[in-house]
Amino acid sequence: MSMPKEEGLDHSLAFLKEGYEFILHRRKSFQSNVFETTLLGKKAICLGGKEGAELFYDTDKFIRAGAAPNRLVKTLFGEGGVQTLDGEQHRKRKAMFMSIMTKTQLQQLDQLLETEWEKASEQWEKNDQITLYKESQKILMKAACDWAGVPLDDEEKRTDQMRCLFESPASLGLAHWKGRTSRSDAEDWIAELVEQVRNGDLHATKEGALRVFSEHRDSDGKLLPQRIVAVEVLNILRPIVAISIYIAFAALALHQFPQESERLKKGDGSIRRFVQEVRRFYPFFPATVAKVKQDFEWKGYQFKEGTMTLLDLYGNNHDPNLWEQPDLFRPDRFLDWKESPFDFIPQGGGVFDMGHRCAGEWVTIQVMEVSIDFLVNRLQYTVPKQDYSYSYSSMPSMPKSQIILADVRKQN
Ligand code: HEM
Ligand code: MYR
Repeated sequence: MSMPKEEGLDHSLAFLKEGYEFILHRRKSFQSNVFETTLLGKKAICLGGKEGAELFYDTDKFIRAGAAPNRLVKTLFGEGGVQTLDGEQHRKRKAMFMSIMTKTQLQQLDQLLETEWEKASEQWEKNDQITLYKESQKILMKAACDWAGVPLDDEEKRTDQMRCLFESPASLGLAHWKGRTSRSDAEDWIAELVEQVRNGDLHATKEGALRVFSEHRDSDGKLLPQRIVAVEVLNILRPIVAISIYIAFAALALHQFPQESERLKKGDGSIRRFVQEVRRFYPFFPATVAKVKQDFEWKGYQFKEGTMTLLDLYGNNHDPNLWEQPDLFRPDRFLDWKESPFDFIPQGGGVFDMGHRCAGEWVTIQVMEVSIDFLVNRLQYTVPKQDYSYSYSSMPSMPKSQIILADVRKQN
């Protein structure tokens, strides 16, 4: 049986134009959770729905080595990182990441973050207004470096480099090239620190990512090459700074849905459910990508070895078959959510240890909780008129104004 197929030479431009909605639009028009198209000149299969996600995370069927487009590897991921590994190598590397995600370590990050929010808000009292997206990046970068045991040499430069890594993968021209240079500069910076840790010139905290990753032994029993450690340390710093996008969207939600914000103030709404709904509702990571490991058949359709395959992350969070009125912002939907690793997948699905589900999902949830609590219960501010709109084609998306807050004061 042949798979529903989008005719035409190449649909990369439509992907850039329709962005987050590209796959969902076609799932709707084909009335199918699987279809074939052509992206970047190559045949691509798109999967969606719970069943599609379940299939995508079957490691006997899909692999990651050589799957991600070069522009993603050269900016966001880095070469040789955990995202590109399979099998035993992946399991061992992923365990290295998960080993630093302990309760005590997460609590420590919490505290570092609180301190940075406090310090920043004292500064903000002196300004008429601030841009939350930018300001939260500084907070996150300082807390992330402290947590990882990375001495921050030039705050502004390094924070900007992290931002370029996650803003540039899908952009064109100069912005994209800035992402590539940011990657090589940032890797040089961290690789140098790895050398210092290894020869004893830098005493980095025992539990922090810099030291743990520098001392980690891979499946062959050897230390990782310096460059790979740098890639993996950046896999901690960069995404923590990227939480600034969720913080901007959370602030937008507080403003757009004042009844929800009131509930959080009164303590009769749960911050956890609010965070989950922000992660479900707003666009962030559009899709994730793998490659067919070997020929197989599913529902009568042929999957050929090597075919690029995308999983519709945004689409599953907005799939009308999985969510009631998916386009309404309603945190209480999580009251009776029957937890599944395949429907609510803003940061990937499946399991953490064997699969590629985001290693930082708990960090993200916690950082968002601390930040939203600070915005709601510790600060007061006004929200001047600005362009809150966000696009479904720029990836990653964010409110155009980057969320301007005025007259920021600490609550008495
Ligand atoms: C993987 C999203 C924050 C570390 C992923 C994946 C997605 C994702 C979609 C890939 C899932 C897949 O391919 O199956 C996000 C979003 C974040 C975020 C939207 C919000 C800012 C974080 C944080 C960390 C982190 C804070 C670390 C502290 C990682 C790592 C992987 C990953 C190491 C690779 C996992 C693997 O390949 O096994 N993330 N992430 N992420 N994320 Fe995140
Ligand atoms: C991270 O830094 O890992 C966290 C999130 C970054 C999101 C950046 C999304 C960019 C869009 C990439 C297009 C992928 C299409 C397969």
